[in-house]
Amino acid sequence: MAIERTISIIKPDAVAKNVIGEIYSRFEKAGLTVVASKMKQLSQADAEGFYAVHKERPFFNDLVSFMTSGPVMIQVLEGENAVLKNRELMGATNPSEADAGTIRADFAQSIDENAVHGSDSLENANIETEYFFAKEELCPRLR
Ligand code: RTP
Ligand code: MG
Repeated sequence: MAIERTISIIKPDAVAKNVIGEIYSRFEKAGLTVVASKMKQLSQADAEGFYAVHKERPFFNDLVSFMTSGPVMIQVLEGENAVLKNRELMGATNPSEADAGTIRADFAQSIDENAVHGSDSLENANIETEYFFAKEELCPRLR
């Protein structure tokens, strides 16, 4: 299986719940390694740019407003099959449909405030990584 990198964001609701460590622990137990991380208060422009693909969707303004409501924790995860593995750990977008034991089942309250973001493809993982991190901020360890 290929070694991949993906972007994970712990959203403002989960940061406010003080479960950053619990979520990191799930990444580590699944064999994903944190190779970059930063806490950031997203500006309106940061959030609008990040979710530009959704700008015509009815939930766009609420999404931007939620993502700027408090700090987020952004990390690059590296490991075998990292994009899909992270999506599996996250669970379904709507926490009421998320499998038991997933991050969203355990920490999210609604489809709007759903604890985490994860890149949905390797291509988007690369775009999102460049959006938030300079090359020098990545510290790969699996070599
Ligand atoms: P994310 O991008 O945050 O990892 O979530 P996702 O891939 O599971 O879901 P996506 O379709 O990319 O949607 C991005 C975020 O928009 C909110 N959303 N609300 N009310 C709605 O129907 C609706 N659909 C999506 C969610 O907060 C979702 O995480
Ligand atoms: Mg998405």
